[in-house]
Amino acid sequence: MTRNSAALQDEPYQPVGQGRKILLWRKACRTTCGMGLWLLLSLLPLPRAADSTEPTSQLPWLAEWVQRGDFEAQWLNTLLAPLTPDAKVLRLMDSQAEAKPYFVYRKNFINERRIQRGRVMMRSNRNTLQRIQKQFRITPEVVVALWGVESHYGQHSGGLSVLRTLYTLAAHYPRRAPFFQEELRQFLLLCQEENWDPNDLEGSYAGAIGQMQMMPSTLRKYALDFSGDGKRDVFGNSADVLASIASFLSGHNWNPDAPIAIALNPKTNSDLDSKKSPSLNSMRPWQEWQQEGIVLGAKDKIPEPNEPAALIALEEEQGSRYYMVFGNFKVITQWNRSSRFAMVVRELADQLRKAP
Ligand SMILES: [Ca+2]
Repeated sequence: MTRNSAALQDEPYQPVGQGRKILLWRKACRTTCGMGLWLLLSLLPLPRAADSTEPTSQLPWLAEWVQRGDFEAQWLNTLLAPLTPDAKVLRLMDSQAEAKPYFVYRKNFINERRIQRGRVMMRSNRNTLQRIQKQFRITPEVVVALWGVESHYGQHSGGLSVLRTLYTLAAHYPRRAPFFQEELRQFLLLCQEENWDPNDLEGSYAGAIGQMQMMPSTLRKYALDFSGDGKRDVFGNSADVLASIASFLSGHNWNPDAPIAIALNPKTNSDLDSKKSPSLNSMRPWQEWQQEGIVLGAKDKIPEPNEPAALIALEEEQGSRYYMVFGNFKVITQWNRSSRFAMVVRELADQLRKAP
């Protein structure tokens, strides 16, 4: 991984904190207390004045990490003081909210190029995928589909400095600052544990890293060494990447015997719009839906009666398409909370399973 070299627009820092307060106080004294006192104050050394512009003095949450013993203040300051906020990251973060309809979103992922490359990846990683299936009970096409959707099978892992991105969001994105402060902390802990240079790692505009684009806290918890070299190489080793994906799914109670989602035929089902679930948190046992008259297509894998299920709709060009989605669908939304994301993973997995 190389350091991000893209020309990015910087915004100047507006330091607010102890250092600025001391300067203002000195300025006030100069005008109100007279020259004598001003001279006296000028001769007194400012308490740790040199440190007052350092990040650990300006940002209480950084100071807390030092107090807790997570990091040395000097290490943090050397790392963070030269950083300027990345305006591009903040811009991308805000444009993310503009949701595209599913039929537009799908085109980015379900296309010939991604399907063909996925099939090549299924073949070239066959042994690893078999070992993964044995250990985690996750089918190869689901693991490879997540890899494909996240980074086009490791080809695009984002080109932004993870350190600068997370620091920008932790310090300059108030809407989700506590979340990104914790992700920055997890990232720095990871760097220390894995012996990574924080300045050398690249990721997405949200700070997701590696070929599976996990946030640092998730990566720290679920990433695995599956190649046996003792390193969790989520940047360059496909065995580690694939096993880390399976480790996440398995850790979120993936059910190898259950379907992910099944499309509902509007000819054999009525009033689907009025039956939609308020959210994936309100899943109910499949048998309840069955008792209410929901019919699945005959070709599909049949869920167990107590399998958690919800009814959702996604936008197609001709209107809504309805699906029963199951526990595994919800597991994928714990990776990325968008239902559209979970559905493209499922669609790509379907395409990869049908490999010629
Ligand atoms: Ca490894």
